[in-house]
Amino acid sequence: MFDNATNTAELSSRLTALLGCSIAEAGDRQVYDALLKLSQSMAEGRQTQEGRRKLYYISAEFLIGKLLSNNLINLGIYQDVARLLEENGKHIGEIEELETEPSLGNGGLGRLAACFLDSIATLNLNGDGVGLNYHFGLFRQYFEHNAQQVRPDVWLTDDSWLIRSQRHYDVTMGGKTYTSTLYDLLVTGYEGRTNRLHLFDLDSVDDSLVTEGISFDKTAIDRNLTLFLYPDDSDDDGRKLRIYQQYFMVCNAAHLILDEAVERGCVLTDLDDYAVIQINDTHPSMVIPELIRQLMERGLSLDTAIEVASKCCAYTNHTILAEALEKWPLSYLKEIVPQLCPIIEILDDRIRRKLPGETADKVAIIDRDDRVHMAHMDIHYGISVNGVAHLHTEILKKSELNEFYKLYPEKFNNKTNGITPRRWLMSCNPELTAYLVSKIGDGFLKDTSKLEAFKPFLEDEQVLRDLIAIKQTKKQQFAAWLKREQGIEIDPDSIFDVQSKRLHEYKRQQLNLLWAIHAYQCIKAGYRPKRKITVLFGAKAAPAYIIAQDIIHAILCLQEIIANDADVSPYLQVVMIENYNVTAAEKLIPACDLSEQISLASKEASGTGNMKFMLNGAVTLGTEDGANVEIHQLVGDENIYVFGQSADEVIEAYAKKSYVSKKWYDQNTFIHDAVDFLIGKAMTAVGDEKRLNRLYQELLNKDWFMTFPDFDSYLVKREKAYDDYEDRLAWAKKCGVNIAMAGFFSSDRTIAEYNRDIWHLDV
Ligand code: 26V
Repeated sequence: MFDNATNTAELSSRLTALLGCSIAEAGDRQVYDALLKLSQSMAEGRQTQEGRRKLYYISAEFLIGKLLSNNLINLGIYQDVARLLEENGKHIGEIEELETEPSLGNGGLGRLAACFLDSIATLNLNGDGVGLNYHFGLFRQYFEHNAQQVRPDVWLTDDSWLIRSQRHYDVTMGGKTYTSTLYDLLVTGYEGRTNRLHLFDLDSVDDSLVTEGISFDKTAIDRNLTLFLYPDDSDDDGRKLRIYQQYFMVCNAAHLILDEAVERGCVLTDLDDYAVIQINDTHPSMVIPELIRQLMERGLSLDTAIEVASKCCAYTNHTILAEALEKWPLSYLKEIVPQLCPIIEILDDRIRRKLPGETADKVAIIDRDDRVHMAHMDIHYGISVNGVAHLHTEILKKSELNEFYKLYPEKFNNKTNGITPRRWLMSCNPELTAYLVSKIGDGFLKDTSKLEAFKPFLEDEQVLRDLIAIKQTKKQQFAAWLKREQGIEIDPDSIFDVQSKRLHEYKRQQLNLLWAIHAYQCIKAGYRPKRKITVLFGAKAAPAYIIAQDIIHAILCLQEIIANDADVSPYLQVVMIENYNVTAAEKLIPACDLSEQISLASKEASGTGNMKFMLNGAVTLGTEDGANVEIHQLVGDENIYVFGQSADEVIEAYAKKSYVSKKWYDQNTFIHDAVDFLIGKAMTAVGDEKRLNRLYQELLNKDWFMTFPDFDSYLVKREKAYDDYEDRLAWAKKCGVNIAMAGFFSSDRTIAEYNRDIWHLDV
């Protein structure tokens, strides 16, 4: 369907040669290995490093997910391989299962970086990713006693995609010098070029340091440096380890960038003609002083080095939550990277001298408490600052970063996020992809704006019935997967109402939980929904984030109570999916009917799950937050369910400190009853009283993310969505409009904008 005709006979002989036996005789593991090698050699074959100017996308996270299918699709041989395997009694799906997922990211930020790499290569741009080769991915989650438990996520196997390179650099930190090793992953573009993801590592890192769960000695830097993504930073040793990791990443990156530029003939004063660096959130921000330091080491004066580095770096902001904006104590930096401190002090001093005292204090790099504000350094000494959705960028300009916007209006720009249609449509939903191709041709696979051509087809009842059938297939497939993975049965004829994303109070899984409790109470009282509702959650909570653990605990308790209640279970089921990761997302998202995007308005910078659900024909139930606002504009009021306070109202309520949760609890019986349920007999019989009580107190006395004021409108809109669902054809049309309008959210569009406005690479 979407392969570009590699000849099957040739494919067969190449695979057989790699296997050393026939495909039919080989075991699945052998076939996986051979396909990996075949993809790598085909990718190498298209390698293109040309282009004078090169992008380096530096990120602490690349949540790449499994690579086999993605690479086969991008190399144009997926269908042929699948057919060939089938002819030899093998199944591509089963081969894929053998691959371990590299979970080298937490959530949206890391997955975005992975989508961007795909699009950069697809658009034939000269750009590589730079990050760290974590030995364990984000922890593996499992449930025991209705609580999240964690164990290390081992992803590195002998047949991994990593290619060990000959590149090594010396990195001095905390008074010691470490020698790095660079591993490369080949990044294939769809019908495009091959780029690289450079992951730095340290040979001395020792996996056996991990003892119980995911704990380890955080002070043994030579043995622990790249063990984990984001080690627990709730204590000083954890925070310092993060600084070690960040410096290790940027020091290597700067060496690589300068070496490669020089290899391409760069005179270092012209570095910006050869390199542009995108700083993904503040984790790589130290690259600015480090680049200055290395430029000076290579002979430039301080002034010139500052000027050169400032022309190369651009910063993306991914959150307005103050607690998530990194501020490192200067004392930590003095201990770990003393070589950067005089430079950071000079950078700060120059800003302070330029500005009147009052403004200088607000935008200083080093504050009065001697903390270094990483984002401030990026904004002063970078060429661009971008937010990740229209609303987010506006909030940055108007409030969070207003002082900076006044200083440098020309640096601020928006780049609404996107997702790669290769993974999030072609790979995860081949049924829908094939159907769309049959209707509108395959042009949309490279230019997703062409998806809009599907809209007129929605007038045809048969098309709507086909969409319903495809969704039903995906729901059945997901149900079978869930049964296999977790032993839980769900009903594909029920409505799949899904909230899957990292667990955070601002994302408000607790609001969804309160709704589910309310629904349980209604059913108990005899009010039954027309159709069974399956509420699916997928979420990991940071191990040190107590209240997030409590929310998971409460959801799991409710899941158990409902499952064991014969009055309620025919109408309502709550399921928390274990270990939600990219692989699970690829199964879950195509099966979703209603997509929950219910963050408190102003708090979710963009969201990218919202886009994935939309592209796969789910309808959004959401607040006017992040990219939901743009989804709303694209699909129109008829095809989305919007509720809740606006971002302006929320910002005002915070400014006035006017919100008192207890008042809402006292005045609204639904809220009152749902919140009380948390500490009632049913919950405490299956749960931990301390945890449940802590969550109850938190909501009653604080509810910092204002779930109560949005509760009624949420209830109304959710019920409306369920009512509308019963007109199956009308609902299918909504799904179809969402699919047709999702083209804007391709990461190809986002990357084309980054290139047009910031990177200026040759196309
Ligand atoms: C990090 C932390 C860490 C400490 C405690 C609280 C907290 C809260 C939020 C964060 C998020 C950090 C940055 C991040 O992951 N942002 C996500 O970036 C996505 C890609 O741009 C975007 O779609 C999500 O809306 C945004 O939350």
